[in-house]
Amino acid sequence: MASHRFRVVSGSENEAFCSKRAKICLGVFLGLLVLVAVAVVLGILLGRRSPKHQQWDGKGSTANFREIVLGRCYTYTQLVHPELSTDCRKIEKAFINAFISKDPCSATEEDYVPLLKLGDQTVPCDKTVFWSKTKELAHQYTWVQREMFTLENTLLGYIADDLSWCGDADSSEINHESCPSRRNCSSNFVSVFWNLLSKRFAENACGMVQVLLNGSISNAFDKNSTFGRVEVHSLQPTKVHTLQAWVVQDIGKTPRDTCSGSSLNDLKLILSRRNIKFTCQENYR
Ligand code: JS2
Repeated sequence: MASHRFRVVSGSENEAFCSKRAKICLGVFLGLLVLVAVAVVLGILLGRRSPKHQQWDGKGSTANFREIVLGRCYTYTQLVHPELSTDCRKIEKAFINAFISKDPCSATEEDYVPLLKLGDQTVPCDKTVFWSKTKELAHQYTWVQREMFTLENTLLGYIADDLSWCGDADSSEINHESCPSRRNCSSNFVSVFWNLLSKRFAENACGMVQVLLNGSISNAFDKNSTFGRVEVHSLQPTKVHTLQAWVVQDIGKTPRDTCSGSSLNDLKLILSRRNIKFTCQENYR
């Protein structure tokens, strides 16, 4: 039989033993408490760090997107073109409703129909200016020639210029963290917007239209550009009789493309097949 020797422990020994146990229990309890507290803090931090939305390659929606849309709408309709009577609150709502709470890679032209209806605007004949790789110059030109219009001189082009926007299928918030780039998906809300607006801008053009092309790049006319892929093919031969191209050369730089260059010849061919006359001039800046 195992040799257990029991002996009477004095009161003080018993207390010491109990307090030792109590200390151990307290220590364990405190340890657990600290552990739980750390876990909670970590959880909050991790929860706060983990993106509420899927991570996309493109930059997130422009900060204060809603306010910028509303502000630009009032500026345009009260100061730039006061003859336009537009309800900017409706424009803001229609713009947000076009993409909010939707999969940011599921954009269709239908999403923008209400907004395009509200932003419908007629550009007078002979006043339409397209551009390709010459955005700044085109805007300087229409800043001087105030009767001329690039797409960004129309209400919706003016409101959306240089902005980024997207949402998320399972959130009613604007995603300011990241938005799909064209690499992520071509049916993202920004690309679909500009393709649709560019198409409508070209479809509504009439008379003689102009395009500013960049002579300091090899392919001044690029078939895959928005101008080459969307606008050239959306011009209505029944309304547009001539397209005047300006190939802008940087003074002191050797021209990389000219009116007699191959890319301009491609443009001439596309237009002649569409019974639209083509004229071209070099211009120096
Ligand atoms: C403006 C944006 C943005 O004729 C012009 C305009 O009417 C425009 O809509 O499309 C043409 C320019 O596009 P293109 O020929 O592809 O030239 P690019 O210099 O490569 O400019 C690309 C811009 C395409 C449309 N677009 N337009 N403001 O903020 C804006 N964002 C995009 N994507």
